[in-house]
Amino acid sequence: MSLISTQTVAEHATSSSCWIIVHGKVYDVTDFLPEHPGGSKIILKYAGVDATEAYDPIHPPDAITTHLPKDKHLGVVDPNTVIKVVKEVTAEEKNRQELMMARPSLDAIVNLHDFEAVAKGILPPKAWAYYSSASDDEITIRENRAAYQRIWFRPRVLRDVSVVDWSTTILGRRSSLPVYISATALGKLGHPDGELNLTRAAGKHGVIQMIPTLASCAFDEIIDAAVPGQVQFLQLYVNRDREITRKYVQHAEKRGVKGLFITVDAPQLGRREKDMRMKFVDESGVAKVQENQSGVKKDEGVARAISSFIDPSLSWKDIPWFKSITNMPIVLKGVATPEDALMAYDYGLAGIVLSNHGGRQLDTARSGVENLIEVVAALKTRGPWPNPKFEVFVDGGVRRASDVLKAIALGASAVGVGRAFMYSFCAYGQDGVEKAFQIFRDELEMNMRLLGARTIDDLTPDMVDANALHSHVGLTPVDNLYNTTCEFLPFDPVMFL
Ligand code: PPY
Repeated sequence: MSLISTQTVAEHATSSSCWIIVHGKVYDVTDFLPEHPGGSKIILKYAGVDATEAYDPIHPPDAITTHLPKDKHLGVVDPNTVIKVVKEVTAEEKNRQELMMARPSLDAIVNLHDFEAVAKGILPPKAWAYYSSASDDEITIRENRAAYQRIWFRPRVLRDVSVVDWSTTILGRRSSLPVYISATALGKLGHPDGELNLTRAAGKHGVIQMIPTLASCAFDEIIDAAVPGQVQFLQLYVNRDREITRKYVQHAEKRGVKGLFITVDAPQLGRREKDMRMKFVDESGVAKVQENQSGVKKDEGVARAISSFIDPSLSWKDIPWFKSITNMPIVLKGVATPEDALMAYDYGLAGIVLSNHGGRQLDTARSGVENLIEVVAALKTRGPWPNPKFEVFVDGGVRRASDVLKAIALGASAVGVGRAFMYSFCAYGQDGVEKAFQIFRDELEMNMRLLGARTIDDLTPDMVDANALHSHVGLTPVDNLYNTTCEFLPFDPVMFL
């Protein structure tokens, strides 16, 4: 590879010849400018200079090497020409550092909502907008919490609960909790170590991590950070280019990943308005007029900017192909009906996740835990239940061990938790994730004792009253803890009256 000086790179700083540096390598992205899902303007900002810092948090590490033809990989930067600049700390970063210093100590955190409140306080606005946003009116994200509050317990007594054990198996793998870490993308937006915080904490505590396709850390870095025997699954966004997907899946299997969770609820990304609004604000914080009036390729926030590789043509016809390329158990993530649950079963898959993508896709889609009731009833028509060959998972809105126990009582094998773990590392790094596990353990111990369940197998449907679950009207207790993280409109609505 040829050595290229930074001065030479700087000579290519226009839209007719645009070179950038990422991780010490020089790329000619001129032809790619009109295709960049995030728009050309953001690349041009780094034309002729090092773009690594801007690139890292919002791109999968191999995005540039995968998408850019090899002849555009020009060479490596001559290290002798690199001028080390001591960067001035930006006002935003200074503010963030101050907020980090002032955040409550980890000892003051008593539940998972607390992590979210702290994360909201310390995260850069773009990161908070991306992580917390949900689609349209954000009805489903709130329903995910509310649904659990419409399920009531029917506790049993006098069952000698001196010892309770909440460990279980997930797809045949031991898990210290009946909870796995669900995939959430772009971890470095919220913490410099990104997803590695989850890997390290999970390895220490025997919790299973689902690695996201769109992690900020490189896939191999996440695998390498695992301890021997640590179980990891892979969440898959299926690429329009199936060769990329095949290689990715087979590489994951070779590296020891134990389950493949194919996301099926995102043929197109939902409109997350909190995230989208971020495009109206430039770096000085000044509101800007929307530039792309023609509306052909609008900059619609972090998520939509990088979602164009996802294949919307994915269909049931592809399932045999997935089965042919891997021996990992395959689970569909994002199923919402008994009809599709039965299809997944009949296609010989290993399971489904009843999920609405944390409320980020189809708004007013029902909650996973509500769908669980119909799905389990349908699966019982195919044979004895529970069926060790077909597992049903639920995610969305889980913040309490009581939520976990309700889902399991209704037939779930385990539940996925995404945002809550992510907020825990945004706020406190690996220690935060470990504390989140501890909170789950403490709550599980107490709730299992109070419910009269000594083991996960003791949790049965008669321990819950889900009669009100399908009723979407009526009073639900106000969730004050959760509501503290609610967003208000960024402008004064009175102005428009
Ligand atoms: C999400 O944001 O909901 C995701 O699942 C991750 C993602 C991020 C960017 C593009 C597509 C999906």
